[in-house]
Amino acid sequence: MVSLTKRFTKLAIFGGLSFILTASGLWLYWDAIQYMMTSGKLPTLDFQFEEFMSKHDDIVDDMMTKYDKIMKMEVKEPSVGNLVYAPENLADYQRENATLLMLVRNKELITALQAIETVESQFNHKFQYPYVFLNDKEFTDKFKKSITEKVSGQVFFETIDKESWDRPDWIDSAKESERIKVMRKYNVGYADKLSYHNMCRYYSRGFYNHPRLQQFKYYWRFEPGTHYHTSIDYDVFKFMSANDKTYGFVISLYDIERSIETLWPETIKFIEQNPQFVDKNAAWDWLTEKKQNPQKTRIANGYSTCHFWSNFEIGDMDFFRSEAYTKWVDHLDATGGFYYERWGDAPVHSIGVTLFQDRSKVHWFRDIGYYHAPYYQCPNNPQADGKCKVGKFSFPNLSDQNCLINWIEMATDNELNMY
Ligand SMILES: Nc1nc2c(ncn2[C@@H]2O[C@H](COP(=O)(O)OP(=O)(O)OP(=O)(O)O)[C@@H](O)[C@H]2O)c(=O)[nH]1
Ligand SMILES: [Mg+2]
Repeated sequence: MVSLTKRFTKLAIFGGLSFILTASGLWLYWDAIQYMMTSGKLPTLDFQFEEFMSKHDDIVDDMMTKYDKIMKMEVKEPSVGNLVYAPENLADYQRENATLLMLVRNKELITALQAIETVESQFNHKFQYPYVFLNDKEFTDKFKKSITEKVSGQVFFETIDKESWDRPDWIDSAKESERIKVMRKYNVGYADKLSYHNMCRYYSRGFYNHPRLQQFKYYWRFEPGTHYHTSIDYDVFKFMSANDKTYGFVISLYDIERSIETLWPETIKFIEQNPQFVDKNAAWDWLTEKKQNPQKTRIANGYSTCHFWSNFEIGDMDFFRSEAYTKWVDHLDATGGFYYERWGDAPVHSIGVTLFQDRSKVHWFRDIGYYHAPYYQCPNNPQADGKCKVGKFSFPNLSDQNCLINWIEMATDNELNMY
C-alpha cells in the first residue's frame, strides 16, 4: 500500500513537471512565432524561399524546352563522311578491337537476356562483336548456356578476382557504419549495400584491367533490363576510332549530392599535386555548373554532380589505363570514399573523361534510343521502334535531374554539328 502511494506521488510530480515544461515550451514557441511575424522576419524568409523555387522552376522549364526542341529534330546517324555500315559478308569483316560488356549476377539472367535481345536486334547481329560477361561469383551452367544461345558473337564468361572486387581490409568499419547511417538519413540509394559499393568501385577502377578485357581497346557497357529503341546500322566502334572519340554516352543526369560530398575536393587535391594531367580543354565550366541545382553543387563542394549515365557507355579502355586516370583513381581509392561515401562509377568516369582529356573526345550519341528505368533518350529517329515517345525523358517530377543541356551548351561546336 505504501509503495503504491509512493508510486502515485512520483507519477503526479512527473506529470505536473511535464505539463509545466510542455506549456512553457509551447509558450516560448508561440512567442517566437509572434516575434517573427511582427518583426517581418517570417514573411521575408517565406518570400525568399518562393522566389528561389520559382527561379529554379523557370530554369528547369527552360532546360526542358531546349531539350524537347533538340530531341524533336530528326536525326538518323552522325553526319561524318566515315561511317562503316554492316558488311555483306561478316566472315571477312575487320572489326574494331572491341567488346560488348556486362557485369551481371546469375539471378539477373532473364533481364540480361532481354537486354541482349535488343542489342542483338538493333546492332550486333549486323556486326557480331564479341561479348564479355563479368561476375564476382562463378557463372552457372544454366546462365552460360542461355546466354550463349542468344548472342551472335563470340562470348566469354569471366570471374573477377576477390582482391579487385572485395572491400579492402584497411577500410575502418566503425567509420563506415557511421557514414552509412548519415547517408541513410539523406536517402542515399544503396548506401548500406556492400555489393553496390564494390560494384561502383570495380566499374570505376578495375574492370579495364581484367585479364580478359586487357585484349580489347573499346567496350560498350550494357545492363540487364535496358532497352535499345533504334536500329544502329553503322559500326559504333569504328565511329569512335575514326572520329577520335574516347567516350560516348546517351543520358546525362545530376547525382545524389550526399553520395559524393568529398569526391570533388579529393580530385582538386590530386590535381593540385599533379597539374600536368589536366587537359587545357578540360570541361571546367560543365563540371562546376551551379545554375539548375545550386544546392547540389554546394553540397558536393563545387562539383555540379552532372554526369554521363554509365549504364550505357562506349569507351576506350586505353584512356582508363592511362597514367592520369590510373593515378587519380588510386588516389581516390586510398581515401576510402567508395565505402565512407557511395561514389558511383558514373561521376568518376565523367570527371575523368572531361578533366584529363580534351572535351571534344566525348560524344553524345544523340541518335540512339535508349531506356534504363526511369529515364529515356527518345530521338526523332526514323529508325526508332515506336516504343518510346519522341523527346520523352521521364516522369515530369524528374525533369530537374536532366542536365544534358549543360553538355550541349558547353561541348565543342564540332561535336554539336555531328548530326
Ligand atoms: N556480378 C555482380 N554484378 C552486379 C552486382 N551489383 C550490381 N551488378 C551489376 O552492375 C551493374 C549496375 O548495377 P545496378 O544494380 O543496375 O545499378 P544501378 O543501375 O545504379 O541501379 P538500378 O537503378 O537499380 O538499375 C548491373 O549490370 C548489375 O547487373 C554484384 O554484386 N555482382
Ligand atoms: Mg542499372
